[in-house]
Amino acid sequence: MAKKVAVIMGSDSDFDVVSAAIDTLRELGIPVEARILSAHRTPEEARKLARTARGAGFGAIIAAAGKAAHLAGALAAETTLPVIGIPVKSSTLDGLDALLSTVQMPSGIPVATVAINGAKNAALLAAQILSVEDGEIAAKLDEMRREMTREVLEKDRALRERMNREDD
Ligand code: RP5
Repeated sequence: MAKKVAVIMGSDSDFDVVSAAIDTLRELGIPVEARILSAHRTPEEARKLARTARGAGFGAIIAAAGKAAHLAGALAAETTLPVIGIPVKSSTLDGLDALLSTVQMPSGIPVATVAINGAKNAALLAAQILSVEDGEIAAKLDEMRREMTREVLEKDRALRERMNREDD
């Protein structure tokens, strides 16, 4: 059966950032379960989710949090599934606090950290992890890359056309 991805956010205030991950996973046809769970405010529930995730059919966990962002690390401590952290820009420090909190994991408990607010890349990385065992996801990722290339080349063509017109 196709593996699911858990998308956990530390607060409902993270949703606007996290929704890009949910949208991208859905676009790739990957089942997603989204939760609001906090390393600080609901530590028991967060721990339980991580401990039961593999048995519940998840193949990867995405964890988004801002400020003193311990969510991804706290989940990673409780599972050997891949955990991808999204540092969220939700403070006066513009997300640098969350970036450092998420990325600076001690040796032995990895968290794959994407850019501040990098929700789309978190979803793509989760999909790439699942694609190791799932050819359908691999094919969809290939098509997504081809589409991205087409879009950039079209923009390049339009830019060159505009520049040529301005030169005339
Ligand atoms: C973090 O604190 C959350 O992930 C959020 O980014 C930030 C602020 O949370 P709220 O005070 O808006 O609930 O735990």
